[in-house]
Amino acid sequence: MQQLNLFPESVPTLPVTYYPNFLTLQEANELYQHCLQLEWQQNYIKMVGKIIPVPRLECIYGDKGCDYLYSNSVFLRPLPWTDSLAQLRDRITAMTGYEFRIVIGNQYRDNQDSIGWHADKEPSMGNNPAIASVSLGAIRKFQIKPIAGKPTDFWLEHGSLLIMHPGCQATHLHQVPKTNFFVTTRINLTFRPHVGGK
Ligand SMILES: O=C(O)CCC(=O)C(=O)O
Repeated sequence: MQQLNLFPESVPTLPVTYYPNFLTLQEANELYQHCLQLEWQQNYIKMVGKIIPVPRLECIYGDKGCDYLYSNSVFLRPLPWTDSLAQLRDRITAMTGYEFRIVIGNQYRDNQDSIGWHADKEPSMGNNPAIASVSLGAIRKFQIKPIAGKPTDFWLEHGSLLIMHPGCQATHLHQVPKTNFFVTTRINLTFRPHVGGK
């Protein structure tokens, strides 16, 4: 007898875990308000010989000495952890076992703010980093795909947590594309390991 396949091949197995209700609504609202007060900056990136503004605001908090350089172009020096960010870091570590030394914030101000297809492979994170991504505010589409494969879409909700497990950055790319919909501000916090610092 042929077995019923409840998991068709068209549903890919992804090296991520999504927790839509990681934070309660009240926790997510309070954290969103806290994050709006963080030290956001407009950074600039070198791309095909030109220097252009990064299409979102960024901030970084973390352990002393855990500087972060990405795309050989944007240098980020962490500010000391705020109590709220440190508590969130510890909560994610308690749940997942993964440890983090920095958190990079992305603020998507409107539908034109985005992050293009990439993998987070900076050597400062060590080999096969686990990255934990908390979303706050407006829902945006997050896409992930095998390097030469088809994308899967997630709609990252207010108060959700997406874990990209070790190995994910070696095999998959991800992005948050621009959208034609009207959207309000979204804040994303990516907790990351780091091999340097104290
Ligand atoms: O905003 C997001 O959900 C993704 C952020 C991201 O891809 C990154 O910071 O590398």
